[in-house]
Amino acid sequence: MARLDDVEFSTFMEGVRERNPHEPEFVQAVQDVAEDIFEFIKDKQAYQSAQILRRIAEPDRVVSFRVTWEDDNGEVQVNRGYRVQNNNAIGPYKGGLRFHPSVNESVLKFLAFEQTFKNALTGLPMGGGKGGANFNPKGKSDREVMRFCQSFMTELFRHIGADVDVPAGDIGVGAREIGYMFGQYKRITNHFTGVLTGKGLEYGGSMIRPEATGYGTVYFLENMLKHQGRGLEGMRAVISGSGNVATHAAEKLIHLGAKPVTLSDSGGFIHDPEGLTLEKVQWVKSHKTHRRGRISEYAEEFKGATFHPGETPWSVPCDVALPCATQNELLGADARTLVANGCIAVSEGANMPCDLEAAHYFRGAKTMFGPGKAANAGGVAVSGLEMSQNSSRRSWKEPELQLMLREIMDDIHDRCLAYGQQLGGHVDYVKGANIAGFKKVADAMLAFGVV
Ligand code: NDP
Ligand code: 2IT
Repeated sequence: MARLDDVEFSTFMEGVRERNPHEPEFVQAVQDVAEDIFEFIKDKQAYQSAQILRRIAEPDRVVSFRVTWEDDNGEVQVNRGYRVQNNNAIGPYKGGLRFHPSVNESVLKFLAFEQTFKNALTGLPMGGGKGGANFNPKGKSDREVMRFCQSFMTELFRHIGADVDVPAGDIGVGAREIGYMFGQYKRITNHFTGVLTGKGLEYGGSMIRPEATGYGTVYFLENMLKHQGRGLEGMRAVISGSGNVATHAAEKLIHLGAKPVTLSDSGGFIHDPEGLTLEKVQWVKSHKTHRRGRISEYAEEFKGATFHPGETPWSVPCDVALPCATQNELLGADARTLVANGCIAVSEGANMPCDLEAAHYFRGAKTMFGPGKAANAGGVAVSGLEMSQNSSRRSWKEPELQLMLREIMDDIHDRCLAYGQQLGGHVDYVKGANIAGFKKVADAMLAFGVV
């Protein structure tokens, strides 16, 4: 983490903090990138004088709006919706929608900023955006979720479009919510276009989009291990989360001969020392999606498993760790515990799950560390393929898409190597991802002049 010079870096970060008060997640995400970019642009006058990093760290636009809806008791409810359009230098804004009570401008600005680099790394023409609302889908009926989604889209529709901004899912937004939102978009505009991704297969969705993020996170992990002459076979894996990303990561780990032993949710984690099986993962998927259940019930269903309320899984000894729940869920102390217990590789399925201290620790300890913007890019990559299929009005078969996802994850690994390879063979994937993502967006911005 050498820097151009500490004074200039500190002045830059001071400015980011001043312009974005009360936005700790956004400041954190910018710092993570700036630490590497200051060093990279040290001898590159064009990027410096055009103020490229300063410009990427200022969203093109932040839209915030009221979402009014009626609950099942006929009471009026009010939430706040957002779309952050961070940067469209290399393609239409693209990124998920998150429905969670913790959603605020800081969280969505950090996610849209990260998305800009992630999308560049995929090699596909997509800019960076993110949106969502402080709506809590937990405990809501289907009809309440439908009414919320319709009201949300009644404002969002004017800000998005197949060549403008293409949202998808994220925490709290899955196939059900995308269906309701797509239905409302079509009803308002009368346009059947690829304005959202993660759609159902019947109405323009892509095969393997639900699996893509978790599978891709495991492919990235496998690539990091392979690069050091190792494999996933027999590796004990600790996973957090039990949603879309976590369950598909567990599934792919099992396909590749590894042994996932934990999952979690906001209530705590389950430890299954015998390891999850495909049947157990299927049970979790169905339990979470159809019954909207809690992970604690896993320990009642499967003998030998234990539930640890209020705890994260990082104290369970493992070879590899995959944080797949949410931001800042793995702290400096957790990183030290993981490494002390023998963990050799971390692949971030979630966005920014490791705080700065944890990320610095892994980098310093030379743990193989795949940052979210590289490791979890498989989801948005297949979203990009869904956009291609929609605009060409055809759909590809599953084996072709599986191959494309694999190739894209391999290419992302190569892009990280190009800028992250260190003397002695260690790879700094954070540096590699930050610089490779930055360079593509920056070069496009230079071509446009001062805008
Ligand atoms: P889901 O809504 O399917 O699952 C989220 C999981 O994380 C749930 O188990 C949830 O538990 C847990 N979780 C959420 N918030 C918290 C919290 N504050 N504390 C503890 N646990 C929490 O979301 P996804 O699996 O889609 O997303 C997980 C992560 O992956 C997010 O960081 C997302 O941004 C990232 N991601 C997602 C992609 C996608 O394609 N879906 C693509 C790339 C990244 P509970 O049910 O208790 O809330
Ligand atoms: O964080 C992410 O990359 C996502 N939530 C997926 C975004 C997308 O457009 O598929």
